[in-house]
Amino acid sequence: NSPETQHNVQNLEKAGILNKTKVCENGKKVRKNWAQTWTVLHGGVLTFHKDPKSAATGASNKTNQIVPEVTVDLRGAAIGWASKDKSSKKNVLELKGKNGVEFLIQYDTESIISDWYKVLMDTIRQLEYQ
Ligand code: I3S
Repeated sequence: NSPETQHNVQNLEKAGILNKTKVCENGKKVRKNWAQTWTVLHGGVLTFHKDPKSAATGASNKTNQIVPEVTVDLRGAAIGWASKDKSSKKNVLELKGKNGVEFLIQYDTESIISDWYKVLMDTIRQLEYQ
């Protein structure tokens, strides 16, 4: 847990809009529910925020659009390109967290999803050495 590795993980930060759906919870398959989500990587944790459209009441309140919904601790997680049978969409990543949680993450623009793939991969690797 050297100051150097901490420094590295803290440098791995990113935020943007992605499409995501949970596919597994506690190792059990759940029904997909694709939604656009403001996604933030910070300090080795990936946070998906509530879909602004489903963030209920007080639509005029902009803070409703940035309510955290799920966090995935990337320590011990795995990231990879999803196989074709996982989704008909293109550019789909599969993120497996601990405790049997699994998400698909997708974006039509390949460069954008590739950047996410790299930063998630680097973060997971860095965390292995802490
Ligand atoms: O893996 P599936 O069941 O083909 O996933 C599709 C469904 O979740 C579908 O919703 P319904 O559960 O209402 O049928 C979604 O609209 C599709 O987007 C899902 O498939 P893709 O291939 O888009 O991940």
